[in-house]
Amino acid sequence: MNKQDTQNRRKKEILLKKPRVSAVLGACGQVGVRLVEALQARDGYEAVWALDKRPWPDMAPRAQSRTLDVMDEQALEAQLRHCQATEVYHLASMLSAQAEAQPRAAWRLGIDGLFHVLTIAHTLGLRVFYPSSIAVCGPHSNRNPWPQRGYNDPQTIYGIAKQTGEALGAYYVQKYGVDVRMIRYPGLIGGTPGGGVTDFACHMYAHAQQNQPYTCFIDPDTPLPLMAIEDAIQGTLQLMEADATQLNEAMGYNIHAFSATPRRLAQRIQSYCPQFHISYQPDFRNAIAGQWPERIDDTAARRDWQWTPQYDLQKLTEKMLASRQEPKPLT
Ligand code: AKB
Repeated sequence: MNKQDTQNRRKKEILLKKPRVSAVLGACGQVGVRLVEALQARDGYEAVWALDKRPWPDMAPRAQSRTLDVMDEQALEAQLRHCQATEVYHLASMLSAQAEAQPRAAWRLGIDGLFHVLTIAHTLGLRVFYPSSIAVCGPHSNRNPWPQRGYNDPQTIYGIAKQTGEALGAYYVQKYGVDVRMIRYPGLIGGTPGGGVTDFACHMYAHAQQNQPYTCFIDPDTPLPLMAIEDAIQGTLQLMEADATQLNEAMGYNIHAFSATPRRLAQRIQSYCPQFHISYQPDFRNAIAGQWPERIDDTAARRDWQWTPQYDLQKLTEKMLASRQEPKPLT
């Protein structure tokens, strides 16, 4: 065992003895708010920190929070030391559609931000979660199903940054022994999305909940892999708790719940709200969606850490529409 391996082993031993404290970066986003809630439910209020450039939302459950920009490496390191973090969930990123309008800023946040997190994780001996995405899939990838290991040629700046992020994460594992775990999220439904191509699915349910018509920016027959945000959070916690010796996928795990076209989502919604009206006006986001997988092979996640989603389209639709306002009677 060389000096580097010995140091890494010591850091891991020290980490195992510390009480678990999670720091969520980009905590105010679609996944972050729900993740903070789930971590608090598991480990307690004191064991979770919500860190974001934006202030923690008033509407969200109470949390220990600080405003912090991951681009400020010194401030990030000082904050992670202050919270005595043992795990970092690095969710700060600009999503696919928004990133196309600001490619340089998206790249800096995606790659420099991750570099800061990995460097600090190496120094402090932290375990890291990094979300990758179906956006690493490209026009020449196999898309039905999208394999765990295969050729990927992403065509968006977001997808290219995620692909590079996966490689950077794997590099820190292999070169420095940092414990970095990654999942490739499909389109997530639930929470408050912002700037993604798959946001259409959230918008569709939000409009149906309020009995409003919706104009979808994706073609009605474009199939995409989708998932309840609850399943994504559950999977994230499960992967982070998994025994390291069972993990075999250095570039992040594919996970799958169900696939649906916008038309199928709308039909499912209409089976609960027959008056829900949908129209379609595909824009540039439709071309991006057309390069992403139709269905995902998640055999490795099922095998290595027993990934099992709880929500199919029907169960998700029931949940999403449970709090629907009753339509006003026509006068
Ligand atoms: C997006 O649409 O950009 C994200 C994603 C699939 O990563 N939801």
